[in-house]
Amino acid sequence: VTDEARSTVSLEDLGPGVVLVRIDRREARNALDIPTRVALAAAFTELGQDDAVRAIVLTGTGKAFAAGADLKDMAERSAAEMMLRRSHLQWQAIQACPKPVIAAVNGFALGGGCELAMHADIIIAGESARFGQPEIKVGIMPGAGGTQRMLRALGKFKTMKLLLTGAIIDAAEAERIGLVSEVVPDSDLMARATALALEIAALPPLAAEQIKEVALLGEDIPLASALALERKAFQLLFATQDQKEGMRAFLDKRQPKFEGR
Ligand code: CO8
Repeated sequence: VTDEARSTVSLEDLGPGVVLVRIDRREARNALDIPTRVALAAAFTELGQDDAVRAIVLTGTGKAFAAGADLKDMAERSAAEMMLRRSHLQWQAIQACPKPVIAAVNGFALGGGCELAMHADIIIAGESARFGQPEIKVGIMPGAGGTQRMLRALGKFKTMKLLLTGAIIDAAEAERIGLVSEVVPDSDLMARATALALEIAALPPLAAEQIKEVALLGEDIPLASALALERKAFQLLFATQDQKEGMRAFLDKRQPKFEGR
């Protein structure tokens, strides 16, 4: 990770088990240039491997969550140059993060920025947030999972309308069509995302990881295989101390103490 990249992505402790990943390239509306994407990939790889981290909040700074790929840096590129970037490796690092990720969308989430938000497991939007895949307006198309993640999240007809027009929608519309989990007043955004992350972080982390893995993998395989995968993961959780603790605490009518084992 270069020094330049470090300066656009920072990590901050938000409380027990919760880390904030913040993008700050506000002068470019947090456009995702290569150093920023490398830094995001490094952050998610690091946090994914840290047992102390149980939930991650991802946000932007200023008017944008992220305004997409860096257009200044892409305008004159050739196809071969785009291939040689191997950007999918950076996106995979975020996709592969086993911890629950909450996107706190504070403003524009456009193009690669909307795709970044869709890498999260939960999306909380401030009421002034805006979403869209405007790539078609600059002669390209989504390239960081947008066609596929949006289709799976929203279904064909809402997705096609957004992708084919490049329309930008507000937070209320995004909530209505299922692109966000919850909309809150702008001033409550970080408090709400943090509270949700702390709530999840207090729950058994191995159960959270299994839920995330099975839900995401299961979406793309035949139902019978997905149900078998779910059953195996469900059974596996009976090997954890947190399962014993959780169920005993319920039966003893006391609060459980989860240790992540
Ligand atoms: N790339 C580079 N610079 C940008 C970008 C961007 N995507 N977005 C904004 N900026 C820069 C502007 O050029 C401007 O710079 P300068 O001050 O040097 O002129 C500065 O940020 C402020 O921008 P605006 O003055 O336009 O700010 P506004 O608040 O008026 O508008 C918007 C904000 C609506 C976000 C507007 O800037 C905009 O429409 N941006 C472009 C949005 C867009 O088309 N995004 C899609 C890009 S394509 C894409 O993401 C493809 C993804 C495929 C793979 C994923 C790889 C990451």
